[in-house]
Amino acid sequence: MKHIRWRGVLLLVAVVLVLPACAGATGEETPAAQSDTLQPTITIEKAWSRSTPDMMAGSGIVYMTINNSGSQADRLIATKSPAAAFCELHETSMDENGVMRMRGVKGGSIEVPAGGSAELEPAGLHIMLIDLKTPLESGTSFPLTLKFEQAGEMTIEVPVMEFAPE
Ligand SMILES: [Cu+2]
Repeated sequence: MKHIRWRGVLLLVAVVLVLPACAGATGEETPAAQSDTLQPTITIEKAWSRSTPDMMAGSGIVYMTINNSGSQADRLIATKSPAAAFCELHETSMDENGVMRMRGVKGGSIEVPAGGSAELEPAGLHIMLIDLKTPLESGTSFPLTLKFEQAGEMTIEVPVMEFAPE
């Protein structure tokens, strides 16, 4: 993860240095670099939500891998779903007593580095569905809208599963 972030930062620096030079050149363009910069490409992989037992309906949890093939870092800033009253971006971590706790992510958003990815996975970052309309049943799915600072909004279908996909 560390080296991917660094590669992202270096790439970003490289693009910032190269772009003014391109703009000044006589019609000579580098289409790949330009379109890349204007349209960061976000793709979602391995999205899933854990099924909730009938007895403890209330909140759900969503995991996924967010890939950014663009040359600009992006941020997941908000999510919403008709399955829940509202959604929050959370992070699970161990406190000083060895107890797992979750809280809102620092800064309220999740960074997706340029040329890298953000992993939302058990015991780490996740999207919390607060006040589920109905319990989440394994084998069903629900739409989830992700809002990115650069890439804008996209809606994906999240499958509900009992266990993490391979
Ligand atoms: Cu949470």
